[in-house]
Amino acid sequence: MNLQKIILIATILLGFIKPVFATMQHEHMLMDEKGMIMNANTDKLPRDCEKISENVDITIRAGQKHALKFNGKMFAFDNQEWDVKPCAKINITFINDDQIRHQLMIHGLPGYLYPEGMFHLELYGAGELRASLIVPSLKKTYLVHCELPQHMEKGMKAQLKVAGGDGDLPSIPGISAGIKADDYPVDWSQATVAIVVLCMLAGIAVPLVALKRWS
Ligand SMILES: [Cu+2]
Repeated sequence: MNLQKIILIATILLGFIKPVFATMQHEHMLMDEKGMIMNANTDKLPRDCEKISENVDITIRAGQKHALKFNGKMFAFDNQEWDVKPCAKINITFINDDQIRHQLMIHGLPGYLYPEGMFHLELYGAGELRASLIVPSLKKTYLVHCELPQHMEKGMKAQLKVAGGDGDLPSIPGISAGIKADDYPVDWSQATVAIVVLCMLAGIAVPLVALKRWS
């Protein structure tokens, strides 16, 4: 194969590959090889808002290290609750401290501004995203979570309150109890009791035997 042919083939291949990695931008979605932003809103006012009441900059970090302070949890955001004024514009910086995928989803927003009532940021690995949303005036608590399998159950759950919110959501780490408490039952059958007794006896016997041998 001569050089001209190689260059020609390389050019054609690059032409195919490039659009895959280039940023895709639809009306409600922004996507590249690092992550995705869905339903960001920097300027459309909710129907019940005359103007933006305040601009709030919030940095939200996601990762396993943020779950260390919660017993039994594996994933978490660095904060579990935020409170903003009615009609606030929230500028979110979302940082993923892990090498795995995490999401920041806010649910229950008005569907005429946020399709499916949802604001959605996603990072496929460590990285950072910035996007804004404007909340309505309603005194309400919105669910914030990561929807990847087991991430919310394992702690990646938080709440966004507008005007103090309308209560706490269940099982927010460090804030509210779960609807169903975690339960780790032990089956105390005769066999279990026998094994425990045996282990205790062995625990006593081993040092005694060792002491006798070495004395
Ligand atoms: Cu996650």
